[in-house]
Amino acid sequence: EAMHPDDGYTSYPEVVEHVDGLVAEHPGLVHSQVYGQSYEGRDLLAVRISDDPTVDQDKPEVLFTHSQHAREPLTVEMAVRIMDMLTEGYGSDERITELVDTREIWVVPNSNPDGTEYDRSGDTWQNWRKTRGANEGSEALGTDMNRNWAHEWGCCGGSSGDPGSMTYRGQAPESATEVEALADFVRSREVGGEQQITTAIDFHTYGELVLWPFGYTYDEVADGMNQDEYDTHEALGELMADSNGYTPQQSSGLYITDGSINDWLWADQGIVNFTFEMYPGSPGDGGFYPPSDVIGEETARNEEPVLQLLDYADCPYRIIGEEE
Ligand code: 0X9
Ligand code: ZN
Repeated sequence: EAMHPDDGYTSYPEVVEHVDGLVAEHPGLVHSQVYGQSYEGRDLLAVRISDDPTVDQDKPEVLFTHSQHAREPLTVEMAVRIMDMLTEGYGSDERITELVDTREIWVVPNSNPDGTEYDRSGDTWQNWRKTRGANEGSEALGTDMNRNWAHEWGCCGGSSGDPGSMTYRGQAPESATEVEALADFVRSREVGGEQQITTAIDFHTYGELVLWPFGYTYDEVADGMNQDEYDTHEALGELMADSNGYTPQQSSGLYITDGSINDWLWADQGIVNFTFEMYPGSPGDGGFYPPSDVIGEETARNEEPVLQLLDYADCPYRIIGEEE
């Protein structure tokens, strides 16, 4: 039965166990750090993969974030795939070895573990999107993490002020425990006044899209985004979409969102970044809960785009022939 929680998907305790296993097996490649606690007290994990992962090196950093939305479990599988690809390929695959040696790669395999564990509880998937934090003056739980980021928060009709809504933006920017912790983690990667993270992907489902900022406006060029910067996002987005067969577009082309991670990572932190909406392309193929036997194929599909993004992390602007 399609709607029964599928054991083929990785629970939060299983993610933690998988990460611990990778650290034990590859201590010279993988290090895991707790960047905070969820509302319900779960450890929030960021995994660093590099050639000396317990220390900060002066190398371009890349961030992969997963599962802001609980009901998008395929994105957690994507995190597992990235970590497995890099650790298995190191020392045998020349391209992967070179990228791991010259980058610091951060994987946040599940940024919303409370949501995931609630979504998996019971006899059917719970169709749960948000966090599980209490909201003052309401019985409704949770904030939509991808409406709670601190750039143009609540500006433009791309979120809701109603705690009962799927797209509730929260009481204030970063009011969700899990958003504040992840934003603090990103800010902590500013070393010597410079943000070390240069490129990022935030994984979602579904729609088979590669999206780039801004989401709050239909304009390509806006306050904080000049034409070269837009063109860089577009060119890198199109390159990656050529590899996975997704449709590339500015995120507002889908619909207007305000307070998304994309807009904040770019406008506040200067990180060239994308949202990937993974499989399926249309609701007929399982929507948020495709059968777990698609995991292999649909995560493999994004290996090439991930490697392309890692490659351009030294200077994303070189894709348009600029050095910025
Ligand atoms: O609405 C969202 O947050 C994302 N779609 S989902 O079905 N996974 O909920 C799309 C976000 C795209 N917009 C921006 N990243 N700005
Ligand atoms: Zn989503």
